[in-house]
Amino acid sequence: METKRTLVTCALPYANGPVHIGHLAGVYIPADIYVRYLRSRGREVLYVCGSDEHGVPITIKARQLGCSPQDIVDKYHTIIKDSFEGLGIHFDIYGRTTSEVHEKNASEFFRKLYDDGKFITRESEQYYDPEAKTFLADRYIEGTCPKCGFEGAYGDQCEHCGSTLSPEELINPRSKLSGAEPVKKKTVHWYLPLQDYEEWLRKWILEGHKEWRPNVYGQVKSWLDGGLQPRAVTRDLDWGVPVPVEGAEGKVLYVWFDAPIGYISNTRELLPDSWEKWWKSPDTRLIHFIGKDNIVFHCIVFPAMLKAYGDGYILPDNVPANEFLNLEGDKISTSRGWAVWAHEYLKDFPGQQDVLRYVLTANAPETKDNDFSWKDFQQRNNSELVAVFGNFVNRAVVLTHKYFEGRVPQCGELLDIDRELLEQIPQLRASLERNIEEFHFREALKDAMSIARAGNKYISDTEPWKVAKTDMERCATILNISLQICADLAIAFAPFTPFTCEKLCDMLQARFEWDKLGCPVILPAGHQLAPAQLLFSKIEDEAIDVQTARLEAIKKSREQAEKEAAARKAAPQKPSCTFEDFGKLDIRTATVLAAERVPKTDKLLKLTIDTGIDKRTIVSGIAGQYSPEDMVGKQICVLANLEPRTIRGIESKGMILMAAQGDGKMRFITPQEVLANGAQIG
Ligand code: B3M
Ligand code: ZN
Repeated sequence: METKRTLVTCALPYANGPVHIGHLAGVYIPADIYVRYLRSRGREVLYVCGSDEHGVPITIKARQLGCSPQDIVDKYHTIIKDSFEGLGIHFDIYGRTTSEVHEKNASEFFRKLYDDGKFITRESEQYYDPEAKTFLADRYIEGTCPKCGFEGAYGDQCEHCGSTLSPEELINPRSKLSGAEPVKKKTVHWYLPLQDYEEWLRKWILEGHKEWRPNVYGQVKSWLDGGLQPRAVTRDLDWGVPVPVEGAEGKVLYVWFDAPIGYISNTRELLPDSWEKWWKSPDTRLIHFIGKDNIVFHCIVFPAMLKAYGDGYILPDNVPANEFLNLEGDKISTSRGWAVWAHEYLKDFPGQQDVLRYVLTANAPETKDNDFSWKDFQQRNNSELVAVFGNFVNRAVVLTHKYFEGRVPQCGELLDIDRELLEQIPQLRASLERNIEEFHFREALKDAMSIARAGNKYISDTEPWKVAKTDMERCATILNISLQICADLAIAFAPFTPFTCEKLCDMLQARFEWDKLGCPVILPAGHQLAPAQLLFSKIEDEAIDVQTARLEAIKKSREQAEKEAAARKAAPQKPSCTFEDFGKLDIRTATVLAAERVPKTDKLLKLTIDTGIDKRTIVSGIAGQYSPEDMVGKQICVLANLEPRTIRGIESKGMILMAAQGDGKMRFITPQEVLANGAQIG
């Protein structure tokens, strides 16, 4: 077994929003299981995380809300920190990259690489706001989308038609800061020449860490096979760690350069005198828990930074990156609000933190994207936690109180059924340990659940409540063994469902070392139990309906927004026509004198209009949107010389001009002021 101390880091969540179940399943719950397990084995562990508080998205959110970036990060740092605490994810430090310790540490880190000549500089042209006198990130440039004509498209994306754009493509680009037209301006940035580390990375990872998860190993291999490029480590921004070089005013460290250094800063903040034993000792193994979108930063960029820095920094021993979790079959999206927020879950399901920990582990996207559904959440709680784990423990403890005053009864002679049960546990323990050590937390949870299933089956098969009528000794043996299995559950489930295991230990009035797991005698005969209490409670349909209704409302509003966005997407232009063609159209103003519905249809109105030329009838398909009352007195535009047509037996002479923008609504073209009927439109 591993003897080194273990430094566990978790990806620093961006402090521009709360954490959701995707973050928890992807990074934070697996890491917590791992740390709790190592600690239960008596291993020395340091558990580090914190908020990632720099980067353009935070400044954009601040602008949108009319506050400072610091206000944003202060708010979400607290929400995120409290969410982790609420779910039993207790880091040794949950720091933040706006801390003084980090700013000093990140600056020193950059400055040493700078002084050691590890950077290259490059001049490039970036967009600049001549009035605000600042460079503009793409998100800070807006203009008309060349694809759909939407006025508020960003320099990197049009949110209305979803097109990915570059500032050059925008029509009438303007700065979101001052409204001025952005100009290109030369700027110099520092780059880490990643290509210089390619061979070293190939040897370290592709030869040295073939045991890494295939998704991680594969992504690193494809990055290396694709050839590494210099990576910018500075940005023109006023929010971040200032670049500690003369003449670099207005420049900050690129967020992905500064954030990983945050792991070190947070450690230094916690252990100012002994942080180096965690970051620079060969007796420490470093494990980075991250999501798959962070693999390149944790397997290529940050290791290259540490390598460049030298000074004995250790490199990750493993990077067990999870894939993504979807929600009700759709990608989780902070911007679209399609998420289950951790802090909201804690409010809606008080005391049921472990249910979420359990379900997110059971469905963890360890090797491929997976899905969370509220129905599955309810089903796993009710049929696994309540009906197996909780039901088994409750029967064992209640019956012990019923027949033996709550004391662990004597264990008599064992039968085969007893031995078969007891022999399973050491095997399940070995499998559980192996699975956790290899970061297969879903499989490890199944091993723990197998103990509960075995116990539940045993008590159902042996029926101590019946045996008690005739053979109290046998009943005592059955309950003694059942209580040993309860103790096994309190140990095996502790990394996964810590709150439940605390309750179970209170009920059993004992705390257990990990090495007791699988021993035939954990609770000695005569040991007094506390009164039984339910470990889990059934989740009713109503509680789930509230959640699915919330998501349904979000889905509807998104569909409406997409529909409106689609409406803005102009239909392609028709084939060109000649001036002569246009000259044939005789378009006039006209006023509606009378209107009535056409019998036996809900689509048509029969309108009597005054075209200034004559009074005539037009049948129009607008009854679904306008009533006859809406129409009388309205001045409209009509194509007067359209060939007459008979519609539902009514001769219709002409066509009302309407505008359709794709949202299903028809709108009249009305002159900007009341004109005489018959005014010619051309
Ligand atoms: N802030 C989280 C993310 O990409 C990012 C992790 C930084 S870890 C150094 O969602
Ligand atoms: Zn567009």
